[in-house]
Amino acid sequence: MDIPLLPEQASSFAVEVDAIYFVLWALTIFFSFLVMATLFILAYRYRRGARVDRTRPVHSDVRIELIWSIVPLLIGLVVFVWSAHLYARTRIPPDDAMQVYVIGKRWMWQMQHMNGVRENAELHLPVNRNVKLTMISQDVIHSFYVPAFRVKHDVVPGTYTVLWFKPTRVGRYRLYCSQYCGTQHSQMDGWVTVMEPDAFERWLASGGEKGSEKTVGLAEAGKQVFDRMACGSCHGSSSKLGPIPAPQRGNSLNGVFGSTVKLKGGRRVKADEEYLRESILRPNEKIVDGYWAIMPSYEGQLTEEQVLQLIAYMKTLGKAEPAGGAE
Ligand code: HEC
Ligand SMILES: [Cu+2]
Repeated sequence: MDIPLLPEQASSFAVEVDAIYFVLWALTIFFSFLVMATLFILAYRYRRGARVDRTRPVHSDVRIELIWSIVPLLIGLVVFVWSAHLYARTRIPPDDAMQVYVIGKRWMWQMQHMNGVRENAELHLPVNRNVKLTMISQDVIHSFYVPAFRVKHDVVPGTYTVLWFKPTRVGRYRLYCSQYCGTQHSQMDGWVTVMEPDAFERWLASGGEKGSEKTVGLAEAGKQVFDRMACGSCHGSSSKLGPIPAPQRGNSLNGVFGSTVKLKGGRRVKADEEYLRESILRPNEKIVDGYWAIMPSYEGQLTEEQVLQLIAYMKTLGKAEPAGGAE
């Protein structure tokens, strides 16, 4: 059911967010009226000259004080637990979510589907499917906002942020940038098109809007970057650098994604997308235990898009063989 004055409810979160919103609204109105009504009634009843009993004025009443302390406390706790629970769910994407990468830049949104289809200021999605956006900015802070889905999250330079939702209605919905990001901020908008699953599959397979143009999958594009940047000279199984001792070479990157990496000094980190990104751009931040800090930084040499492609490629390496390296 759509509510007048509010955007359509086009995602699974929309109904829940609106429910909390209306409960807060109802509570605010109810208590404002209660307080104001009591104030006016008492002011009228005890107005100057009114014939009322003023002999036993009440100075304190423990029962009333307990009621007006405990009842609001309970209401506050219910609202807190309810909204914290919803918030937590909006922050943790389910494992089965369809992955899409989003790059924000002044003043445009660029979307990357896993099969390589790219879109500008448009995002096509299937209905009733969990979608996970991994987002990064190429310049300043932007914010990805789809009112009809009731989701919004900052897109910042230097780190990935994640947003997920499940569109529940076929249609076209506005997408906005909701962080002021410069002169043409107001034009940094777009559309999210939610389609029937088979229509979406056809759209995706045909290479999106560009139609016949052949697209290379994200991981495949990553393989090309990997080869072009000669990452394999240190990380490949057949090192072109010849037989140099393992600590000076890189480890095999097989199975790195999702594993727990032991760092120099003993600390352990989970190798997520953020870790892989940092390993490429600022390799000396976290040195893998047993290796030398000889990996060059690729900061400034790779676009965010290429980094995403490399990550997509390294993710596929996980399935190839168990973690290698000279452990
Ligand atoms: C000169 C050799 C060299 C080159 C070239 C190189 N690396 Fe590395 N890389 C290393 C070494 C050595 C390590 C382990 C030490 C460290 O953490 O810095 C490493 C670590 C990594 C890690 C972390 C691995 C783990 O097990 O946690 C990733 C990811 C990575 N490199 C990706 C790349 C990518 C992608 C490229 C190409 C753009 C690349 N490397 C190019 C030497 C290299
Ligand atoms: Cu913006």
